[in-house]
Amino acid sequence: GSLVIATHNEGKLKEISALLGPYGLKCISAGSLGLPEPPETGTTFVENALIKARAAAEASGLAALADDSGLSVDALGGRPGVYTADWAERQWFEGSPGRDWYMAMGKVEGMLQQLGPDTDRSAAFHCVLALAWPDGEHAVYEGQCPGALTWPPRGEMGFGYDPVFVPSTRDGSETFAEIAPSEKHAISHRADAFAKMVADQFGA
Ligand code: ITT
Repeated sequence: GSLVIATHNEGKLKEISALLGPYGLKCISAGSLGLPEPPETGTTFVENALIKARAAAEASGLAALADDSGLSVDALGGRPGVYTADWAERQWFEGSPGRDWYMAMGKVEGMLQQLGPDTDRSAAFHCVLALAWPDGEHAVYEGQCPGALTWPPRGEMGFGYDPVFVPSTRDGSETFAEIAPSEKHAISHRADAFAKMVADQFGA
């Protein structure tokens, strides 16, 4: 069958397409269908993922998969969390010369530096995948990847906050942006949620 990938984030779209590769589904991006981006008014990853999946399923008449994700920093009480994208957007609209993720990363780092050099740098990426069908049926799957923040950013691969995140599930100090996509897919928050979805939906 066909599946609408209800994201307007290129980095996510690439990863979701790669993760779905083995399952022989025809993936259609929300952008290519011209679907609007619904306002993410939820206060949890689950709420926002469902908002996006349901809106895409209703508008397209097809099954839709959405991803709501973000970075939770322990020393910041779990922030930015569901507001991870928002922090970056705000930087962009408030006069950054380009859509520069490093501004948002700098904001996270600036807050940690204010807390002092001995601050615990533990953080975790979260991902909630939501599936929705035009008849209203839906399912959600949650994934996590524990790690720590590092500064300055390192690496060219991946997207978003990858250059400042060192996953703790590998030995070594490489960031997500320094490892191959296949290696990120072995351990990432998105892959964790994906494995649960695949087990439930495809029985694999
Ligand atoms: P859609 O809602 O259209 O899917 P978005 O970018 O607005 O796109 P979110 O609201 O879920 O998506 O925000 C997720 C934020 O977390 C965003 O700033 C991403 O760059 C970041 N993020 C999520 N997964 C990531 C990953 O694997 N690596 C790096 N950054 C990630």
